[in-house]
Amino acid sequence: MNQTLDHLTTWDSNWSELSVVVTGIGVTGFSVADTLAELGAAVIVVDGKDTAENRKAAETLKIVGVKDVLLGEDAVTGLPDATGIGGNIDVVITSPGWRPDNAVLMAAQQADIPVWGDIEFAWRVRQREGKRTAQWVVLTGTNGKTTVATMAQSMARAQGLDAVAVGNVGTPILDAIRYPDGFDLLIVELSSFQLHWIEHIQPEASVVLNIAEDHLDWHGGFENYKAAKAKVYENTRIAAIYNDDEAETIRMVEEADVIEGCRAIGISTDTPQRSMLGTVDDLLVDRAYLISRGSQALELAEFGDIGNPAPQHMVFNALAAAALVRAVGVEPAAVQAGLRTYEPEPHRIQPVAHFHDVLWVDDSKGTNPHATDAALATYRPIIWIAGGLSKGASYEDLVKTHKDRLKSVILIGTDHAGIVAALQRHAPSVPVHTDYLRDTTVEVANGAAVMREVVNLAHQLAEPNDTVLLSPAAASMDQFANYNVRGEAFTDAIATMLSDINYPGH
Ligand code: UMA
Repeated sequence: MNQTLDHLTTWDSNWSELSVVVTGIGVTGFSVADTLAELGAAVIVVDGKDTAENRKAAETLKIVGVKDVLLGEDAVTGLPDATGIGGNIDVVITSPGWRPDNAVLMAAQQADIPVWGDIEFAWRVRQREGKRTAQWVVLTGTNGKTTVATMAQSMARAQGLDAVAVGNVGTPILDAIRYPDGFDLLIVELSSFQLHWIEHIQPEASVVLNIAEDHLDWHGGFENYKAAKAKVYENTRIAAIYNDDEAETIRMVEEADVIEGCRAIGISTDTPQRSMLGTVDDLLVDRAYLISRGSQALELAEFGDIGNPAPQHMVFNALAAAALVRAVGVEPAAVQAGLRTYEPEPHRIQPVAHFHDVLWVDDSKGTNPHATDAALATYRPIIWIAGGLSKGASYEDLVKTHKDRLKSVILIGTDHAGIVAALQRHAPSVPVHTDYLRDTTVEVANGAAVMREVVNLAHQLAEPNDTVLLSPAAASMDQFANYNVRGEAFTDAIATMLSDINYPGH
């Protein structure tokens, strides 16, 4: 068709003349291709892996009307032959994991074919005749995103809204858009990958929770990563929310092009200034969403509603979630009720066993040094299980800050140079066990078997009052399918070890 795509702004627009290449057949690519087929567009899906799982997904997509699915390395060396979809390609819609310098995406850009992410596409189909249109609040950050998204969901539901957390949290946004009854509110967790491809979204509220080094390899450096994150604030309508402790997020709000009338609202774990949410004694308070904010604050909840004790990072997360949903009218009572019923996500600083006076903590979600910082700050002394794929991050500050809490370190994973060097430099007296590092020449590593040996070693090293902490400060994909599988391997290995030593109850 080769025309401008500006007319494609609702579900009811004319999508049926469109020819599209979708990259990836994971959860995102599948949802994109499935939606396009429903809209009548001509679609080819490409994916670099020809696995049984991908072949099964391909079969399903062909049944719903996708023209072709090309799998394997040869399918991703450039743009596919478009004969089967009308001879040309109007747009490429990419899955978030695909780097912009990938051969398919580079070829699209060289041919001046627009590239969208799934979020941009979702924005363009969010309105549908005869169906309610959900409001969007969006959030990003290096860490805490999923906790804040699910807390916000809990608060909005306590208000009686049909609300759902979608996006990077795991449920593709297009699944929510296509849900027959629709939603009142989508709480959209956005990764920097997804933000990179966004152009037109206009959320009610937006927040960058924090910024630290992560995914530098994908973005090609920290500046590019920050620029992607800053896009979350563009075109916000009601509240552009910043972290008062992170000057970078304040600067991003100042520089954003927001919709006329949008307010800058801060979050702080200290006493809030005007137009901020914060704390007073052991209360979470709101000095932003009330007319008398010059002199008063509204009580939202007590620290006890979060946990006992309430860790500082969770107080911050609760304030961020409240700031997002207060922008769309959620009342203080619902904020409190949402916190009381909130169930924390697994693998996030989660105590999973306590025996022989040793605490075992699963923080497999600690996939970068910034996330692990919160876990290391919580315990002392620690037997620290760390390592995996570093994604280009530096371990210098992390080790320097927490060296006194470390009793010993057990390293796993592929990228060990950075973490080993940081430990040698800043914690030379802390024993570091390197027997379980992954040899990069090994094609497939058996993560579960490695984890059993690591847990046995940690058990030998641990003494009463120690904490054994799995918080790798690195991604898991060199040895595990994802961080959930890594965390489960840890708890399974603890259970096996308890059974081997005949610990009562196992
Ligand atoms: N693929 C290729 N070539 C590539 C990259 C991937 O062929 O260069 C193929 C893979 O073979 C696979 C498919 O693309 O079949 C996977 O696509 P994807 O990596 O985009 O993953 P999805 O399954 O679609 O999941 C994505 C997010 N994954 C990533 O961003 C890497 C999920 O976030 C997200 O939950 C999901 O969309 C729904 O929105 C995961 C994540 O690790 C949890 N996110 C990172 C993080 O949180 O730090 C950003």
